[in-house]
Amino acid sequence: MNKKAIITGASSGIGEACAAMLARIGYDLIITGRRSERLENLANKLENKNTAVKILTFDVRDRKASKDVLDTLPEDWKKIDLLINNAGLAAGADPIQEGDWDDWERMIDTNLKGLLTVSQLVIPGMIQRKSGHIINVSSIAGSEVYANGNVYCASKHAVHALTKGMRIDLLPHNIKVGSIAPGMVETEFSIVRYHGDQEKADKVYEGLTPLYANDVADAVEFMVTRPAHVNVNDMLLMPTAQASAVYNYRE
Ligand code: NDP
Ligand code: 8X3
Repeated sequence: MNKKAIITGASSGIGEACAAMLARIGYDLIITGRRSERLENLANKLENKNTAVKILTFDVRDRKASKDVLDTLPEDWKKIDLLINNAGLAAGADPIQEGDWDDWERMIDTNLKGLLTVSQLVIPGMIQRKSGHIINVSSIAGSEVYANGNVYCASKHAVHALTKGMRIDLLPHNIKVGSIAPGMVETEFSIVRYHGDQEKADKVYEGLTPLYANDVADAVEFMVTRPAHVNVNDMLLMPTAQASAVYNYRE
C-alpha cells in the first residue's frame, strides 16, 4: 500500500509541485485548498493506476470546516504518513504604521493558526501509529526581517519556532518534523501579496532568476526520502541570485 500525504495549499505553486513530486515517488495524495476546480484539475493530472488522490476543499482558517472535512476521509485515508503544511500567503507590503488589519489577520490566521489547525487534526493519528513526518513551509522570512515584511516575517518566524517546538514535543512519538525555508519562488505568491497587481508582482522577479516551485519540491523530495533514522530539521533554499532576504543581484 502506498504511503499517504496531505498537502495544504496544493491548488498552486509549491504545494502543487510537491503533490506532483509525491505522486511520482509513490505516495497517495490528499490535496487541499479553497479552489476546488484547481484541485480537480490537479487530481485528474495526477491520478493513475499507481496514485490515488482525494480532494478536500476547505479554508484552513475555519477550524470547524477543517475538522468536518477531514472527518469525511475513509478510515484507511486517515492513516496519514506525511503532512506538508504549505498553505500560506503574504498580504500587503507596507510599513507597520500603514499596515492593513485585514491583511494582518489573513496572514496570522492562515500561516500560523491554519498550520496549527491542520496539525492538531493530523498529529493524533501519527502518535497512535508511532510514525509520521511533518514538513512546515517556512521562508527566509522566518529567519530574517526586511522592510515592509513585518507581519509576514513575524508569521514565518512563528512557523520556525513552532517547527522546533513540534519537533521536541513529538520526539517520543517517532514523528519527524522539519521545515523548508525558501527565498524568492515565482508562484502566485506575489500576485496574492499585491492583491492581484500583476505588474507589481512581476517586478519582484525582474532581472534575476528566482526559484521555481519544482526547485522547492526537489528539496522536499530529499527531505522525505531520507532513511527512517535521518531527519532534515530545516532547509534554507535560495536562488543563486539571492544572498539573503535583502541582498539580490539583478542584471
Ligand atoms: P501560491 O499563492 O502559489 O500558493 C498558496 C497556496 O496556499 C494555494 O494553494 C492556496 O490555495 C493556499 N491557501 C492560501 N490561503 C489558504 C487558506 N486560507 N486555506 C487553504 N488554503 C490556502 O504561493 P506559494 O506556493 O509560493 O506559497 C506556498 C507557501 O510557500 C506559503 O506558505 C508561502 O508563505 C511559502 N513561501 C513562498 C515563497 C515565495 O517566494 N513564493 C518563499 C518562501 C515561502 P487556495 O487559494 O486554493 O485556497
Ligand atoms: C516569501 C519570500 O522574500 O518575500 O516567503 O519573504 S520573501
